[in-house]
Amino acid sequence: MAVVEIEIRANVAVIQVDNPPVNAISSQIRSGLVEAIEQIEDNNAVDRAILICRGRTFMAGADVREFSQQPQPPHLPEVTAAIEASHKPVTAVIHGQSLGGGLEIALACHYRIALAGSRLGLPEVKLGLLPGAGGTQRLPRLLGAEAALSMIVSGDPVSAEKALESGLIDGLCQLSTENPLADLFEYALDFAQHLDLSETSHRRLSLRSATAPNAGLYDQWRERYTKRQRGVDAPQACIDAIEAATSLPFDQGIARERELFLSLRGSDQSQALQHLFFAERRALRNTGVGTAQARPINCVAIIGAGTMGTGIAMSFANAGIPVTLLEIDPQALARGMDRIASQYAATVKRGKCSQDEAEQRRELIQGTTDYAQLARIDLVIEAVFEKLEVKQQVFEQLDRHCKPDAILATNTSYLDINQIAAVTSRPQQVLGLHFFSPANIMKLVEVIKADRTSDVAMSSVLQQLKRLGKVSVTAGVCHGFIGNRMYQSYQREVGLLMLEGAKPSQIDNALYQFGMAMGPLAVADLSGLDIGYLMRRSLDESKYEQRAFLIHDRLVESDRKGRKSGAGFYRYDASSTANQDDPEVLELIKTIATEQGVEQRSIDTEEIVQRCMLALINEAGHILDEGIAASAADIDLVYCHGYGFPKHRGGPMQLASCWGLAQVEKQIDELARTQGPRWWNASKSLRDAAQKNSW
Ligand code: 3H9
Repeated sequence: MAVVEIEIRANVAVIQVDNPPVNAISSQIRSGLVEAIEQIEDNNAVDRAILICRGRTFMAGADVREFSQQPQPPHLPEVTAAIEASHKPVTAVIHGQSLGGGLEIALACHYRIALAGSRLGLPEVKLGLLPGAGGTQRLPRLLGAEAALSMIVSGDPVSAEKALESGLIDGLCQLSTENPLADLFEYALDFAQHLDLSETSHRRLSLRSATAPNAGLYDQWRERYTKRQRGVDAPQACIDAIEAATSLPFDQGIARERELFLSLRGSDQSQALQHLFFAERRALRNTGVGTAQARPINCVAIIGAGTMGTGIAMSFANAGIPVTLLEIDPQALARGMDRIASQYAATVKRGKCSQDEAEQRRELIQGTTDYAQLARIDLVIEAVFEKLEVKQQVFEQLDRHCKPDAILATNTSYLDINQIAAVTSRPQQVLGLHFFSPANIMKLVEVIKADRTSDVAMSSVLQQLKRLGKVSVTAGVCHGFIGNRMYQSYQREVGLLMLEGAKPSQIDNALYQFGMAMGPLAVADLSGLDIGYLMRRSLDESKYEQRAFLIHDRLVESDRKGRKSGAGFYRYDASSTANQDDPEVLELIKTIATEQGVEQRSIDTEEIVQRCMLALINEAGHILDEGIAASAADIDLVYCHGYGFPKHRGGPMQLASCWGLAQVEKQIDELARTQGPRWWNASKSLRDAAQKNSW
């Protein structure tokens, strides 16, 4: 079948689109739709049309892969204009998802109906774009400025049920039989047959006027998104375009939308967000586990009812999977169960789920203090104290009590998983699952394949994590895996920059302005300086730059462990404001710099950002050299989903591409010359990437 076909059913033209997997609107579909409308206009036997898609969904938007190519006419705005101009009413028949350009096509149709359970949205903003085929002009004319702002600027889809309530669609086909698509088709034919043809021209949204909202509404949204998405252009451009809809005639509004769309399409931000969109999908496909068959995981157990263990338990319960939470100390178990209950209560309070849903999820988590209860569990995740001997003891117990084919995972941030696997009789079923805190919220999981982990174990766990909606990145064994190993290089530069003269607040502000969710020293205070301190005590001194962590260590030794002890790099008491330098810490830094013979100087924001980013990029290159990460895109996923790296910059590796890989190589060589080669020898991966101008 061609990607667009017409079938005539009595007086109704059925336009069918077929472009698997998601009916992305390619240039062929665009020209196919324009031709279809022309044919219908010329065909005296038909007086109305329905537009329907084959496969699992209605059109999920413009084909994003075409954005990097020379645009081919007809452009999507021309397609939507042609559909709307049709003298014979066209009804969009939606199932699955109607997203982006797909919803814009539906908005250009004269009527819209949908199958119950489908979703409609304009998610372009999440790709650094705005709806560029009339969506910003037609939606405010249909629903008003406020509702349009809410859908377009957030990019979040709405359910068909909500769409019916708001007037976005005109009919809802309930799911009643085994074959909902056949029902939808019959419903659509019937809907079309009952239209009043004299209404067609009134249904053209471009002919409606959009009411200007209350004064100040647009500015409120601008301010909200300046705070919520610092430095991100697309939400602001969406607001500008919607404002044009309520202040300009349709044609001028469309011209403004086009101008704004084109300014975003080729931007670094949009490329970065598109890069992440495809990286997430590639990470699911290229897991390096070949064709290994995943085994079903129907029940899991978590060992350790601390913050991490309870968060992981909730991640599974939220996906409907029963969890046994084991903690040997009954009081600690009770505290963990209380924490879970209060987290669910907070979720209900925030409106994220209903009381009943929260209750059902909570009931899926059962506590125990007895290892014998784990005999039938398919996957066990240990989340106890980060100490090798402690974890090894837990694994000995698990090996004894769990069924032979159970998969045993450790939630470690740094430790050698091979040494943990070695205490069991089933090293092929042992792997690492590095969740990020809070585990029920953070999407990233590093899945670590130890030397003897089987592909079946990896594949089973990866499939399970997909069910949980996690972004999984596979990694090999090394100290800190991908994320924490790179983070140590980042913190090293932060420590050295302080010794050289940058103040803590200056470093935090520079990186926050760059887009990081928090400055590195505020993060260190939040997670507790004693954690890194203890970790370094167990690390061979040749493995890190001791000088860079002297300030951290001295703070811990003087009982400044971060927020939890009321002071770390900053003070946390009633008299102090956020990120305000503490004279005591500035004095300590000076003293250590003198002891180390480091001459302090004035350091600017650009140098801070560059050194910290180059440290991440260079370490990432070594991680690629050693095969710890499978691709540069995987590293970007780790940073954007686990470390607060700004998504609109696409991750450290995408940033390097944006800065120019040859330029980055040159800067790293220069740092090797000025700072010494120990940490600045350029990776082979970077050298190769600079040669071919891509990772
Ligand atoms: C737009 O419309 C601009 C217009 O306003 C203006 C123009 C002038 N293009 O996610 P999945 C691929 S911008 C190309 O695994 P799911 C995807 O890469 C667009 N390819 O499935 C994957 O390929 P592979 C606005 C696309 O069921 C395969 O389809 N629209 C596109 O979990 C399956 O995808 C959006 O932003 C695309 N637009 O989720 C919607 N979409 O198999 C983006 C998907 O090779 N898409 N692919 O890895 C989505 O949110 C999800 O894909 C969707 C399905 C919910 C549709």
